[in-house]
Amino acid sequence: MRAIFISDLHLGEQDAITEARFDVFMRDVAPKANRLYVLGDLLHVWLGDALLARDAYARSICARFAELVSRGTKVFIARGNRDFMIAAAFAKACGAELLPSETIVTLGRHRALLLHGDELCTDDVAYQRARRVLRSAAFRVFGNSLPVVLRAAIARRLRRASEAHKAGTALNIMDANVDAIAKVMARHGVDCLIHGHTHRPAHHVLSGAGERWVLSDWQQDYGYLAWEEGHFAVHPWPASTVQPASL
Ligand SMILES: [Mn+2]
Repeated sequence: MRAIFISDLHLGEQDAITEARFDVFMRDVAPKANRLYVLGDLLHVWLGDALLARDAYARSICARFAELVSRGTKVFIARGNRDFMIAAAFAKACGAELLPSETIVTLGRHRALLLHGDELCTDDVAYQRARRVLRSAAFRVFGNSLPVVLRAAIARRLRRASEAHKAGTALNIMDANVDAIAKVMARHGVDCLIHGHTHRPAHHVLSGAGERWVLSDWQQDYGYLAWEEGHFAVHPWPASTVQPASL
């Protein structure tokens, strides 16, 4: 079984390297996997599935996933903090299964927990407060009831507030909290945690037995995580997309 884990592509940011990586990844890499897990922030922003009808770019991304699924790779999509409005219609257009905020998978002898990762940044109290409101069922209903222009205006405001907050907050405050990691892993009885969000790709061996893989965003030259032949491996992005000069 070969499974690939990715997150934080932030597609739609008009970033040529990421677009090229996504294109080559979907063509050459993903079809060789049995399962592809997208652990949040596939899209830089998503204002609700009602937008699919008028967003040709989003539909083109869904079509790439649907094509992959038709070739035999199962696709699983989790919501991130930027695309938390992704719902059933978007997943259906991708031929994908929409994941809950916490998912457990068995990988060989490992029991692994899959998260986006923003829920681990518990030191960032202001962020967690905003998150509780934005990710609530009530906000989802409210957001989907608003006209698209208004949603876009609100998203821009939130984005500006988020940039200002990040600029004024220490990096370690915005990283995953060690206790939050231990707690969520213990609650699910897992020995492995895979998440994105922090943009600090790494493999951490945890003190209390277990490991934690932090996925890379797609703007860095780090690569993607795969589970294959009974072990984890980080693979570099397709070679043709590593050097911006080659685009
Ligand atoms: Mn995120």
